[in-house]
Amino acid sequence: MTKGEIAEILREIGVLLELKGANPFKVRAYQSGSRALENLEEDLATLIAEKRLDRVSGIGRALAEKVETLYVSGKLPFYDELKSSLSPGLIEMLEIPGLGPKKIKAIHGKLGITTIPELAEACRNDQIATLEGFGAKSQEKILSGIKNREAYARRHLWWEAFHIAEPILRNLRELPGVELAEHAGSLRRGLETVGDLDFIVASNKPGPVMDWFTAMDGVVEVTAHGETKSSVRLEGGLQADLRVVPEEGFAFALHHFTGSKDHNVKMRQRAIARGYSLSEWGLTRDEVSGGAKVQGEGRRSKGTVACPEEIETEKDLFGFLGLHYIPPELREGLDEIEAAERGKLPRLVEEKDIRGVFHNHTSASDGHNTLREMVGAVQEKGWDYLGIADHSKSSFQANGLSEERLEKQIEQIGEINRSGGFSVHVFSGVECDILPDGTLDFDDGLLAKLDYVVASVHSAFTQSEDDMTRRIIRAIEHPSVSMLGHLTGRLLLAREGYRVDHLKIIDAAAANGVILEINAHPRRLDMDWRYWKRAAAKGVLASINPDAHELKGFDYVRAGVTVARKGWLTAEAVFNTRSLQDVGKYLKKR
Ligand code: DGT
Ligand code: CA
Ligand code: CA
Ligand code: ZN
Repeated sequence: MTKGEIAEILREIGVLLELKGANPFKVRAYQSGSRALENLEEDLATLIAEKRLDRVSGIGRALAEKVETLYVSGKLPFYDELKSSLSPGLIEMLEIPGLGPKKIKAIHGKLGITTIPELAEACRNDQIATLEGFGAKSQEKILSGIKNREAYARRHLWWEAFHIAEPILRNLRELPGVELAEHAGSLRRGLETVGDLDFIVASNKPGPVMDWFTAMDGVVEVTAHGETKSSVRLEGGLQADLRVVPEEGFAFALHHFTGSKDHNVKMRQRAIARGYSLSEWGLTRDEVSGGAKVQGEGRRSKGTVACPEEIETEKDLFGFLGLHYIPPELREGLDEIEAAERGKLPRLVEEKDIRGVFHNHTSASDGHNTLREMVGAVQEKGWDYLGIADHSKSSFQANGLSEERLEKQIEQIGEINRSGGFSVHVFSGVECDILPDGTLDFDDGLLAKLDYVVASVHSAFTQSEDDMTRRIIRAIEHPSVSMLGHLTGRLLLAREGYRVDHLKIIDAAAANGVILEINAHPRRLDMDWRYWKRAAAKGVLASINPDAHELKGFDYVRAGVTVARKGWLTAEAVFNTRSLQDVGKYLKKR
């Protein structure tokens, strides 16, 4: 088990002990032990081997033994017993915003509540508001937290859904009798969260395809098993629909079930205006009988020309309706159809356009890999440059760098670049905290020594929208700031972003030549795709930043590219599609 994982378990033990009502000194011992472990200067393996762990300040003998057990075996009986001694419902309540162990213990002690549904009921009956230490406001907050949690549980991160769908799609394509197979729905459109998976298959023998689908690995429940449609529920709660259609109807089914609903409505209206009705089955010529169109039944009778032969692909279907091909990411029913009619769709950025990445963490702060390992991985990827941006000192929970440690890293990066050992150029940067008043976490002299600065908010999330907007704009106006990190700080399906006026930030970024990040971490995808078209129109550049904390974090670039595409961005609008020379020049000028 790694140092970080062990520290997390110690922190959790502290919370569970508090929930149980243990002695506050004991609780605090685990909290400070967890922090001490995270901030360890020396290598944990060495400390254990030399039996010196209990001499680290904040870690006593008893705690050191538990850390060693976890380090060696990955298990700790004390932790398992503690967990099973508490009702699972009480532990789940910890996920509700605003409910800490103390409050949960009070609710449990005074009302005997042990599950979330009971808690929701008590809120509705006004029982929580009258408890000492609570009030109408906190009762309201708990209830809305429970509702959010339910809503979140129904959706899944795009990244996770994508990795579940890929192997299923590969298998479908290899089944005998399958002509074509694609995924559809929100997953194909690249939406940040996905409700369920939708697969479309072309085959004249649906039986065996449905049989395979409903019996494949990972299916926990079959909710429908038919000739044209089957549905299953997978481990982890994700559901999947499969539709099998004859090959000549494939383009229509794929288009329909890719959606979105709003896009489909507009497409159908367009077909109607041209005398056709469009459905998941095909395109039918409407024969209007009796001259003038009159409202009511019997005036229109369906023609027989379903699935015209010249329409084999989605491109043909769009073309038939006088439109350029619309990539799935743009099919949100905004103004993609108007743009496609006028030939005004952008040529969207692709993953292969990316030449390097900024905003990545090493083991100097809260990353898992060393600087050299990160550079090696970027070289493997074939990229030309790597920007390092470890945390700054105020982000102590993320082991932020002190001035001295950052200076040391700048030197190390200089050495790597001079050594010629890698083909990758390394930019030295920092993810600098924007403090609550909008000033930065390091002084101007140090910031000026860096190749670039990503400025991010990591504290005081509850400021008013005005204060937060002013705070971030102040950072944007700082001459050393090159990019703004994760604009809202949201964690998809877990935490709402802080309130901030996106349009004012976009204007400030444009005015100051500051790049806005598309944080490509699948849980962030921040700034949201819905704002990018407007931002790009104002000349704001995007940087697709994986926020990698380990080598496989670089793969998140793909999720970031999807966001950029949903935001109508071309390669020109994305900073890190530029050559090493051009990004270097831009950052120097800034
Ligand atoms: P999700 O699963 O909630 O993330 O979102 P989608 O877009 O995948 O929605 P889903 O799975 O319910 O249906 C897939 C597509 O099928 C949807 O994007 C558009 C099409 N569709 C489904 N129901 C309707 C409908 O009532 N009207 C229209 N026009 N299209 C529909
Ligand atoms: Ca879906
Ligand atoms: Ca569906
Ligand atoms: Zn950050």
